[in-house]
Amino acid sequence: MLDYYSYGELTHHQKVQLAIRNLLSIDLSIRPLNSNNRPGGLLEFPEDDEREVIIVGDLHANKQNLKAILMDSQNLYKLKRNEAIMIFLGDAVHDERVGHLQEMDTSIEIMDIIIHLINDYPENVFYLLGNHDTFSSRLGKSGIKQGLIYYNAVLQARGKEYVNLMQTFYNTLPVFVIHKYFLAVHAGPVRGGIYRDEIINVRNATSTHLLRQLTWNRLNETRSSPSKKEYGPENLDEQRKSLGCPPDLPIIVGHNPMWKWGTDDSVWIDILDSKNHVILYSNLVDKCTYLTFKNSAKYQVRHANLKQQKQRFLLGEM
Ligand SMILES: [Mn+2]
Repeated sequence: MLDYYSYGELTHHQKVQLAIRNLLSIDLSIRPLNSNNRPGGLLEFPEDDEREVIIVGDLHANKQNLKAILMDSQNLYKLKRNEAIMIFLGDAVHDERVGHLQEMDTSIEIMDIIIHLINDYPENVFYLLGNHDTFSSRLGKSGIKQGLIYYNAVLQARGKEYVNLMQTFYNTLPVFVIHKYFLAVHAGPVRGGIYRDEIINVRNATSTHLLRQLTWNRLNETRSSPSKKEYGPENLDEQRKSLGCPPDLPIIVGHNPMWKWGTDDSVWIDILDSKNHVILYSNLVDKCTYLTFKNSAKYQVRHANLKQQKQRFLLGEM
């Protein structure tokens, strides 16, 4: 681990290069190689791993919430002391608030923080690929091409080589977590379930439909015949079964907030007849929600204190 001062001397290019190296260096027992001898899409934590797990939902460029979570319950110290791991469910970029869709500076800033965290704690901080973690011009919301605007913003701020490095960073991210206490993925299960080997090889050319489902699927809200992009309670059961997991193992996802079904919070537990299923967002301005697992498959919903933000942040300029 670099001390803070030497880290501060690295260029942005060197920082993201270091993060890519760290992603490629995750212990092979946790991140098995795929059939091309590259790190696979799966992170599987060993049975005897008793570290607390901190799960952060879609941040959508809310770096205040990320800092609040790090400060809450001594979470940053727990990462430092190897007492906890932190798993991001993806989609840290792209402010989704009305009137903010075109702002990309905050996306660049939050990725700097996440890259810093990966570099400081490569064995404790893991970021799963979300559908927004892309420069694709096809990614957009309300007619605004967020992927393309993000591309142009990064290009302008950091240059073409940095854009290429960020693309490599995204291409190198894991996609799915198997832990004895839960499963986690950005969007949802694959309809019919996905097998362990298929997750490991999810970036193979023949697996794009699987990668797409894991990063784009949504809970079927209409209870009518689900489209190919939707999953229901039976798909959660199939997913646990294809991985040989207990039938009540919690499945944690982000991606698809359910505010239209009520709540002023950003966590939806067992919504729409799903069981042992959590949808988590961590992007609200006035409420900072995250999950923890400690020694049990019984998770805790936590709220980081957003009022302590005035104090100087422990990681200096992060
Ligand atoms: Mn998403």
